[in-house]
Amino acid sequence: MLIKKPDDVVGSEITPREQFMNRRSFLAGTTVAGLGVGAGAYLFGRSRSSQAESVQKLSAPRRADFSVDEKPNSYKDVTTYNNFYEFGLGKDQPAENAHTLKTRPWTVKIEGEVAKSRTIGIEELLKLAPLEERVYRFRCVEAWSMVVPWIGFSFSEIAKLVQPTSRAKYVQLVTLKDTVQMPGQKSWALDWPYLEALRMDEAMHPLTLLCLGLYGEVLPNQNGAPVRLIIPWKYGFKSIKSVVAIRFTEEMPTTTWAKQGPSEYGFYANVNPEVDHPRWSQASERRIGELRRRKTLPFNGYADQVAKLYQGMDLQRFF
Ligand SMILES: Nc1nc2c(c(=O)[nH]1)N[C@H]1C(S)=C(S)[C@@H](COP(=O)(O)O)O[C@H]1N2
Ligand SMILES: [Mo]
Repeated sequence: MLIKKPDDVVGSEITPREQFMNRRSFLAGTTVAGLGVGAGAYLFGRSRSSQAESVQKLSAPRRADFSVDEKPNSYKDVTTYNNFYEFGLGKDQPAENAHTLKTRPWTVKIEGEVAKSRTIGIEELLKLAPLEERVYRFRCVEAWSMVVPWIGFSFSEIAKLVQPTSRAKYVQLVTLKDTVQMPGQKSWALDWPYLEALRMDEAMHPLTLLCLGLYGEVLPNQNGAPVRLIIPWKYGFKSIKSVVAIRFTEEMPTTTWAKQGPSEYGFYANVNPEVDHPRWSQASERRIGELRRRKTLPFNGYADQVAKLYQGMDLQRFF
């Protein structure tokens, strides 16, 4: 029998970042890549291959002025080609493994530089503001993209709830840390929990979406259930999944990818075809499901709405 080693997988199936992570993990001596095929099964237990589970519907009217006209990727693309390192490095692993995540009950702690810190349950969060469907372009730093009908409301609704003080300059978001529910956290070289952050004006921009669903349903686990962020003009890694805490801060917070590789992943991470990643070009992208590459657009096509946030900034330096 021929067992597919990482080396045998066709180059195009593995992204440069995934390769890099595998190599790091291998060097660290602890991991899935190092231990071979059996290790994935050991780490994640039995994966769920049947699709029998019932999904909770979540309907919302489409917000046309915030939606692109491009054809959305299929539900299958959106829910089986994922990055969620808490469940493995491969694109198909989150869909296989994320069933161990328990999304009820779920609370989000909102704290820091706010007048009214509080913890909000997911059921209340779902009713905090009218839900909207927004069809956004989504561009990963690995130079692939999708179009997704997300559901949620502007993140600024959170600020209305807790009233940030005048000292609040940034917002940091934190993913769940739980090595039982998220077995990938037992392994490889990212610092857990996954952290992301935005400048206050970025967080308050109406396009910044507190996302609770997609395609008329609550978020599937592999897409960051039960609540995540979507910032459509930034690389996908800013769009943090399975959020348990939101902190308003005075100082610029650290973020997982900036810690992991400060020369490769900046704090801003605005989609910019003119600033290449040190190891690959950002000038073009592959839309999942298409063969011909597309040119990448400044701010992922959202320049009219967001370029003004960065006026006067050197975008080569603040990448
Ligand atoms: N907690 C957490 N959030 C995360 C990630 C992750 O590994 N862990 N991956 C990021 C990256 S690199 C991308 S491209 C998007 C992928 O979102 P999707 O799988 O819903 O398309 O999630 C982002 N949010
Ligand atoms: Mo990404």
